Amino acid sequence: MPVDPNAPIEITGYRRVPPFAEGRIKDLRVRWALEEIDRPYRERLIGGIFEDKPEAYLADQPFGQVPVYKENGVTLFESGAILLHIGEQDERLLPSDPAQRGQAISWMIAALNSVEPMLQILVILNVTGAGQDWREAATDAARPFAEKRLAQLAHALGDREWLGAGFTVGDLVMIDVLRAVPAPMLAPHPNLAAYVERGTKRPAFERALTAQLASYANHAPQDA
Ligand SMILES: N[C@@H](CCC(=O)N[C@@H](CS)C(=O)NCC(=O)O)C(=O)O
Repeated sequence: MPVDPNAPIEITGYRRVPPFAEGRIKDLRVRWALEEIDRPYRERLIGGIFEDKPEAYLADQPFGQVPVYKENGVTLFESGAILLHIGEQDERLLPSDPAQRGQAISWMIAALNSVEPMLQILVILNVTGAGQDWREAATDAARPFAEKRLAQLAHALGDREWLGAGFTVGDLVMIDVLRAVPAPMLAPHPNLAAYVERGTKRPAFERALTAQLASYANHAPQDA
């Protein structure tokens, strides 16, 4: 439901991404958060992921990335900043209790700052190292850092359903980060695999993913 061309909230997305990136672009996090609290948003699709962005876009997002969020004169970039802004408006994403709120924010920053970079380097090596003789050695050097973070996270989660007392923006970002982990790397941690499955089975996630996939030019001929 929340995609609505007349909604006051606008988020950016790409019209064209390579098949491997479909469903992985970070506007998904924002769509998911808005779906969780049933807030409508309109999409602004900005072309292809690898295309240069116009100056007007760089004024909103200096790195030329997606997503950008606009609402009533407020412009935000960085998915974490956007999710904090949305969470501040709804207890279901960011609890008002100071202790729980602190935990939720800590976990969201941990996902962005301590877990995602360790995983992203593997993706970068995989893409940039295609056909290069250094790829395997570089990946072997980087992988233990990712494995250590996953083991630490699995230990912290234990047998709990979510990282805090209930689902928060911390879980939303952490689960989106973990979705990128190849299954064999997650296999030693069944609790993490179950956590990702729990998160991605939430109806709000499913609606967000459906909306994102529908926005790509090859799935939405009206945008082509
Ligand atoms: N730290 C940024 C990262 C955003 C990001 O990586 N966006 C990617 C798509 S998932 C992008 O637009 N990449 C194009 C580029 O870097 O030029 C955030 O969390 O919003």
